[in-house]
Amino acid sequence: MNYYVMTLFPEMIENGMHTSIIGRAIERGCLSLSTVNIRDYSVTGNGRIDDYPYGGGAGMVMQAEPVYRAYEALAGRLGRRPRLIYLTPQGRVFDQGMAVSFAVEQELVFLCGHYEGVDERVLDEIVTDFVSIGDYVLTGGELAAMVMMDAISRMVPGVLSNQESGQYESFQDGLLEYPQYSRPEEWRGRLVPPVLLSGHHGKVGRWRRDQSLLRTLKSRPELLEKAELDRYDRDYLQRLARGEAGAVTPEEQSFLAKLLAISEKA
Ligand code: 6GU
Repeated sequence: MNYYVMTLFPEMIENGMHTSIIGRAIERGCLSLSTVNIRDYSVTGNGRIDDYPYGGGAGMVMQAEPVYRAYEALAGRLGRRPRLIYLTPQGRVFDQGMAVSFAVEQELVFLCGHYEGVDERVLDEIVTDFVSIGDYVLTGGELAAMVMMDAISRMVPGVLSNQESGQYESFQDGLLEYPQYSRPEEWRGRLVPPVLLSGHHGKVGRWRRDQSLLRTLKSRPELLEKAELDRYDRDYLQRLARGEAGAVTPEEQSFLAKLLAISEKA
């Protein structure tokens, strides 16, 4: 995977991407990263790339031409026109499925806006994907681009070791991760759940699955509606719904009652 980031703050991207797992994957050649400083494509001669918004209002708008030239110069060098992702709160909200589908590309280009945005005409002309990372507003697209590159890179073959890759499988089946514990067995009076010390793989597996279901119910109940649940999962959720296992609120119980009624019909 070759990433290209068009930005006014290339050092922000460089500094953020050269540590830990992603930094090592770049060193090993599984990934590459180049930044393009949009200011280098200023058309006014003085390095200016923004101007006042037509129609008035606060802030400045990034002009179309420098952004256009930066992308065209890159496409010319590459001899192709890779997908161009514009980071914007007005885009489609990024998720794991999008990470998987971006990860098969040879190249991805990210366009990071600043100020009040980018002249719409150049976006119409060259952007292929408008993406947001969530419902909040950032000062610029750089952190959002780094979030996307991190999540996409994990899906690129060779970036994670075998040990690292197994670790996140369970978010991919649509449930939240179960809790993890390490030594010591007792920390400030808190004990590790005894089942984890039992050496009984079947029981450990079942406990972890139940914990994933319980956490998903408490933090992201809507994910349970899409998750693939087998009869053991439904047994556990039934017991939760009846108040026979775990600490479950009346609201969570009635949510489960509806969920189980629906999935039993299906
Ligand atoms: Cl992709 N960009 C900016 N500037 N703010 C955001 C965002 C992106 N996603 C959420 N907030």
